[in-house]
Amino acid sequence: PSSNLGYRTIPEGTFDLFGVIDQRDSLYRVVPRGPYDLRFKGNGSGIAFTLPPYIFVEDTSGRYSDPVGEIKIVLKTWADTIKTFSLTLPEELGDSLKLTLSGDLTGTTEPDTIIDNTFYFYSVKLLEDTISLSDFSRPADPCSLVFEIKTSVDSAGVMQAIFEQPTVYVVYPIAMVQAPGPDGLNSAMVGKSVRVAGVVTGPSEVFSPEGKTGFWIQDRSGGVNIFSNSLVGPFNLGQLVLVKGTVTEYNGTTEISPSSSGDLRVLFDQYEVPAPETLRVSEALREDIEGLYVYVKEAEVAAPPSQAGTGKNLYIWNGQAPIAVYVYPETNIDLSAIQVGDIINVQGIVGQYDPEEPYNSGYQLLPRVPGDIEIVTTPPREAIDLSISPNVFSPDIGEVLRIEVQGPATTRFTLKVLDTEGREIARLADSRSGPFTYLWKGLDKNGNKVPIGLYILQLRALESDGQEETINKVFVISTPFK
Ligand SMILES: [Ca+2]
Repeated sequence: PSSNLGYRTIPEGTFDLFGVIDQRDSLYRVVPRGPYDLRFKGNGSGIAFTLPPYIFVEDTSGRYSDPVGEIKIVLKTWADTIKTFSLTLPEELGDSLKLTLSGDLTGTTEPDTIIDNTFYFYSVKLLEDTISLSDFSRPADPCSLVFEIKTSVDSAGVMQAIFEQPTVYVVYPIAMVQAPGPDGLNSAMVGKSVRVAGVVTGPSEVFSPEGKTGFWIQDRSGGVNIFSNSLVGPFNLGQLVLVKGTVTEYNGTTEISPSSSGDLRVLFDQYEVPAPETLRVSEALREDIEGLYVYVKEAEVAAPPSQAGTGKNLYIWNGQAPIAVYVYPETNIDLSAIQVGDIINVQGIVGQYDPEEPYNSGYQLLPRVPGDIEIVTTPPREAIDLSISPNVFSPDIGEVLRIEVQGPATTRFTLKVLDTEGREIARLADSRSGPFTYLWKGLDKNGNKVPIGLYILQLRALESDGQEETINKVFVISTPFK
């Protein structure tokens, strides 16, 4: 309907049509997927987008600084040459703003005529151009600012609107949504409908519960979780997403919940992913960095990975601050090589899971992809060793077998005496931590003297990472010559 072509006769070379070929009865036909598949080759053709695609609402409190003081409009045309174009500015930006034109153009960079909010350029030749706007005022509430652009390939031709008009979305800074109310924990905006824009830092493939959608976004001010009870998306790393939704709190996590899939809109498929904020040494996870993408450099593994729900818990030391890391199975991160004492770099989202009031604990670092956990150094492992002396001993004359077990304190040792048939004669240690020394008097498990003969001392070591090692030593119980 938007094509306005009706059943008119169209001059040759007016437009290109894109679409899917299908067949109905004996007719093959090209089916355009939307108005963008009809591309006029002459007047009005082209698209334009704005950089940045969003600006923050006017902040009278001064708490949410936004360094962007300029909006750039990048105009791309499908025609070879545009000779005339006009730009109508949204009134909401005020009338003190400045406008400059730059790029691959000849002719004037200053507008020839300005009528109301429309700037006319009559003699330019452009393929791709950038129009910069500065000194604009910010609206106080979220809205969409549409810049209407019309072009003509002729110097005095009829000007037509381009296919896709550039839009700047005026949104709340995410930090404003995250900012706690009087209790210092829950968002002051709980229950309020907000509009934010941010880059996906935690993809929905990893952070969505079964049948639902969850992901993390971040803007220049902060990060937040987006949660929908229905299955939408996927929302991938690096996508710039516009989100409209209600602010809620769930187990300590501030979320924005869209009410329909139409409230989630991908503005750019590959936008600039923000660099993670590096935590200072001994800096802990806490409320005011919830939702942020952070980096913990050279942390020490404090406890081995352990199963927790469907994922794994891992505890690390950031200097003096303990940090809980929760690894979702969907991240495909392999933790099998991680051991206590390893020095690792970890990056991820600061999440929170605290099922009980007052929701002031349960902060977790949530890695997203395999590269988010990186082993820097592994401390040398204390070797496991078993030594005995003497190899031949006579309990009858009061000799004892001196047994030395070497190994780390985190390893559990089981020490047994077996006969040559493999039967257990005595158990000298059970799940004992090393290192230790044991003096054996040659008594079996019932306290009786073990007969003379050949025996095996067997040491089984269960290491903290689940690996097992067994060492066998042979010795002889004898009786002295009389
Ligand atoms: Ca929280």
